[in-house]
Amino acid sequence: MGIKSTFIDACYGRNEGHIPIWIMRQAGRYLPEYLEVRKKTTFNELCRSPELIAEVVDQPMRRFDLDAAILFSDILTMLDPMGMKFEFPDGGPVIENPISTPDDIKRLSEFDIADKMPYVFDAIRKIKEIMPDKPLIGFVGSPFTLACYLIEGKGSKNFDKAKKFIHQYPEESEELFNLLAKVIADYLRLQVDAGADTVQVFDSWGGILSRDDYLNWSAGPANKIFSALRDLNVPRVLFVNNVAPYIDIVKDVECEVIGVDYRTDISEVANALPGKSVQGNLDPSVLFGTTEHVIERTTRILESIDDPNRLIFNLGHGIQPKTPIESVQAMIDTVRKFR
Ligand code: 1CP
Repeated sequence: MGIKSTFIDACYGRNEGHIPIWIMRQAGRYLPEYLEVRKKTTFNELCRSPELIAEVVDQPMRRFDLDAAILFSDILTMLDPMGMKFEFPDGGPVIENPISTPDDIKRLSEFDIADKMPYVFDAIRKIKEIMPDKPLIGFVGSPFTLACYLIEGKGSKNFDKAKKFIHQYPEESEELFNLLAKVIADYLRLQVDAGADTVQVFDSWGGILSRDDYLNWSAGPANKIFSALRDLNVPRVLFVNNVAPYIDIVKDVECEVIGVDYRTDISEVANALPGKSVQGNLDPSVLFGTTEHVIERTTRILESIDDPNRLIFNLGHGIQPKTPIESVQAMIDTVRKFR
């Protein structure tokens, strides 16, 4: 079962080929061809069009021949059929009807995903037709990260409202997190059924939690989701933005790969988690430096890992708008030449 690729092999720690590389947010606002597509459509429309999704997924693959493709969607897209209304007016999400009281949680419903989000699964099938030999990453946001947007209503530095909410209303929050974990697991299973070769959970904001809360509100739900998908036999990836304080906690999360943010020493994570693979973690802002600087910092990460058979190279967070394409190419070339 599954396709042969250095990326999949690296997820299982058995890659003896070149070090695989893909880029967080590889389709998007730094690519002129993506900006052309976006001139003609809103972000929400784009996320609902299988043809356009397949096109923008393919754009960075055509340009860079990366080792994995990632579904084009957003972590918030699945909240639409759950009853939330949102737009992306200036790039980032804004929710019209956020959750501010426990009563608001009742507005959120479980739903028939296959029925309500056919455009996602049609897009996955289309992508697999275009690139049958490339691994495709399906993804979701973690329950805590989704709760951050649900409660705050938009992006934020510290998501204070969301952090307060889980302490003010622990029982209702648990209901909310159980619902999100259930829908997320079902959604990822359908992504794999449609053709995704691996699943990634973006825990983009779990890194703002105290260790006790990380264990309860991030690692716990992640375990629920991943253990529900055990029988699929696809690599399961958990990206944690600021994983350093919780390395011992993620050790016990049932997944094959930990995505490492740019603040954390990736070799430290690799050494502490001998049973897992690591993915990361160049600081996206390094790509605004000279080519020599990009090569040096990329090489430093590659050389820091004792066991490169379980390394997937990536940025330590999403690539930024206006990132110079030559820097992206220099990073990729450096990884490709490494072995
Ligand atoms: O190729 C790809 O990776 C693109 C697919 C993709 C993914 C994996 C998009 C498209 N969004 C995401 C995940 C996502 N969305 C995350 C998790 C990864 C991370 O930590 O960056 C998060 C937190 C979001 C929420 C979101 N959506 C943000 C961040 C807001 C904040 O709080 O800082 C933004 C800017 C969006 C909109 C969005 N999503 C994707 C794109 C290309 C855009 C920009 C929209 C546009 O103007 O075209």
